This record gives sequence, C-alpha cells and structure tokens, in this order.
Amino acid sequence: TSVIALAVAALVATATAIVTVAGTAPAAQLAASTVENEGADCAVPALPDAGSLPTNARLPDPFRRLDNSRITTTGDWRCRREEIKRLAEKFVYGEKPAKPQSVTGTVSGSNITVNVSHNGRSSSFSASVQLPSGTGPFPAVVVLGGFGADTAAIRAAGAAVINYDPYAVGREGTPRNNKQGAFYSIYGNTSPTGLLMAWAWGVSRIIDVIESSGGTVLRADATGVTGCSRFGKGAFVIGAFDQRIALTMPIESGTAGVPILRGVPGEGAQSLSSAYGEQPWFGDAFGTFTGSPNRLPVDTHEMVAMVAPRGLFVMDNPHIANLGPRSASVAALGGAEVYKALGAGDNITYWSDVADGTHCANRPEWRTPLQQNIQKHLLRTGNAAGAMRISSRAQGNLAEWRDWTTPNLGQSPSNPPSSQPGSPSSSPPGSPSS
Ligand code: MCU
Repeated sequence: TSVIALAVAALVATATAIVTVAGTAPAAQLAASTVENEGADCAVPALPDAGSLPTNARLPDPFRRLDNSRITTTGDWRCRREEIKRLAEKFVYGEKPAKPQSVTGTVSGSNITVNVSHNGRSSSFSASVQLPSGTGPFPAVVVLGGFGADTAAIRAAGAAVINYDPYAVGREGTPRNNKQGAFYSIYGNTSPTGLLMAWAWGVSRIIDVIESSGGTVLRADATGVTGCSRFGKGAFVIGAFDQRIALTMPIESGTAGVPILRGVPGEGAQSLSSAYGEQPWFGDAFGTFTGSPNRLPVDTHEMVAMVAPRGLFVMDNPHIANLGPRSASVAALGGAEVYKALGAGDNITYWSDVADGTHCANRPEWRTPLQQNIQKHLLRTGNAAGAMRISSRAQGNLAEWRDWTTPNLGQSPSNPPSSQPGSPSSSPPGSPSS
C-alpha cells in the first residue's frame, strides 16, 4: 500500500504542477515535494560491492545509471536520483531509515516536541521555535546548532526559526561502536549510520510532526535548513535526503559537507581521514575510502544534484583553505549541471565572494541573497535568479573534473526550461587550479 500511496502522492504532485504552470505562480513553487523521498518505489539494480569498484579520477557522471545507460528525459531523473541516494547511503553516510512506525508530537509558537517509536524502542527530542512578526502559519528554517546562521535576517524575511540541537539526535564525542542520541536509541548504538544522516533523520521527523499538526502555526510545505561548519555538513545532507525541504543553505561546511570528496589536489582542505576520525560524521563504511576517494561511485556534486530542483544556497569562505572552498565550488558547478538539465538552473546559488574571512562570521554579503531565497522558495513571493558568485581566491574548474556532457532532457510541465537548457557550462577560462 505504501507504493500506492506514493503513486497517489506523485499523481497529486503532477496535477498540482500542471495547474500551477497554467496559472501565475513562479516555477519555484513546484520544487519541493510532499514526500520525503519520491523515488522510494524505484527498482534499483544491485549496488556494486565496495571491493570491486573501479577507480575514476573524475567526478562520476550524474546522468549515467547503474546499468550504464544514460537518462534521456526529466522524468528519468526521479529513479536516477534514487540510485545516487542508495550509493551515497551505502558508501558515504550510512542508511537513512524510512519514517518510523510511530511519530507523534506537538507544534506551538515556542516549541516542537517529537516522539518516535519503532520496533518496540522509543525516543524523543524537542526544538524551540521563534516566530517572525505577522500572522501565521509561517514557513520555517531549521537552524542547526545556534551559530553562523543569520537568524535575525531569517525572521525579518518572514520565516520562523526552529532551533535544532543535532546532538540530541546524534551526539559527538562517542566511538563508532557506541553512538548515542535519539537516532541510536531507536536503531542501535552500533548502527553504521553516521551522525550527519542521523541528524537528517531527526529533521525529517520534525517535518512529520509539522505535517500532522494541522499547519496552523508552521507550514509543512515550506521548510528550509541551515547551519555552519559541522552543522553546514549537516544542513547539506539534511536537504539532500528529504525532498520536502524547499530550501537548503549550508554555510562553510568543509570536508564531509559540500566539497568534492575527491578533493582539489593541494588545496589544503581537511583530509578525509581527519574528518572521518574527528567525529562519526560519515558513515562507518566510508572508512575504506578515506585514502582512495577515486573508488567512490558517487561524489558530492551528486548530493548537490539530489537537492535539485529545490532551492539551494551554498555559502562558502574562500579565505580558509582548510574548508576546501575550491573543492566546494567544483561540487556546486557539477551539481548545477543537473539543475540546468532539469530546467531549474535558477534555483541554485553558490556564493563565496565575501570579504570577512572569519569562520562562521555573520556576513553582510549574504543577507540579501538569503532573504531572496526565503522569499522565493519558502514564502513564494519572489523569483530572484540564482547566481554563481565564486571568489577569484578559490575558484574550481569543472572542466578538469568531468568527462561527461550535460544532456538535453527536454521540457516537462514541472521543469520549465532555464535560459540555456542542457548546455554544458564551463568555468571561466583560466580558473586557477593547484
Ligand atoms: C568545518 O567544520 C568543522 C571541521 O570539519 C572540523 O575539523 C573542526 O574541528 O570544526 C569545524 C567546525 O565545526 O567548526 C565550528
């Protein structure tokens, strides 16, 4: 019956899309989904074994299926995305379990509570809420960890802030064989799923509760997510793995966040083994790839693509090489090719053109694009174009990283063409490479 429910949800989404295109609303209205994962019913071939993966020094082709064929229509993307999701779970982050048997809770203007039970185990957590001025129901931005995000600008733009403590769901400072927090109370302390995916599961359960609350305080169809540094890694994974999230805004996420795992050589980013060892952010299975990322059948440009066609606003810091900003720009440029192929090139912004080099500083340059993204993707009152504002200090060159082209997937009602549908973009000539 869940397959039927999903099919019905897809039909409803399609019908809504057609109606909206025929009406006056901007394309961005169509981007978020009513379900966590639209491809849950896709038939995915057996995934490769970790031991038999070919090496590939370039970024894997996001348009090429596991059976080696390439997708040809926008409709094909749904199940190709599911393949990427499963590869990312198996080799990078660990599995994100589907919605547990019971998720209940409450939503008020000051607090959200979440109670989860599954297979006889239960856990709960809560998050405080700060409303904007005006009359609800409001869209909301889940803010991880309480630093680095401009919560005043978020509320001034008209969205509520949900203060999410990721550590309540997946604690740091624990060994991999004894993980702690609400996720691990349900799925076991030895679960191979890493903290970033546990945090993602927690936000999905918050959205479950908002959905079942009746939508009088917060709107379930207008949720964003943001956070800086380790919580930027979290914000990125959270947005990639729940298609109900309309706007994903990672800030200075560094290794295990947006930067390509293959890593621009010589950039000086935090190494994979350092990030893997520092905290159980990655899934346990990533341990065999820290010295050989070229074996990975996925990379983070495809996590960027998993967010497509939904709103994505990546904020990055070109002044700190340890954050891998050049590698992050390559991920954004690579993922933007999928956005373009889906006719949603205007829904992605990458912005590292900032003056202040302090990690997680509140930057004036981001205030306007932040509010424009909230207006476009959460309030749906604006339609500002996306932008690639890559600092000349840390500019990656996608051409050096791909051996694939961007297909013309044609148009569909839910994917109106961008200005240059399907045309491969190239980085500005002469971009520095190390
Ligand atoms: C950039 O995110 C992390 C980084 O990966 C860690 O090595 C460092 O210890 O902490 C950063 C962070 O979360 O800073 C707040």
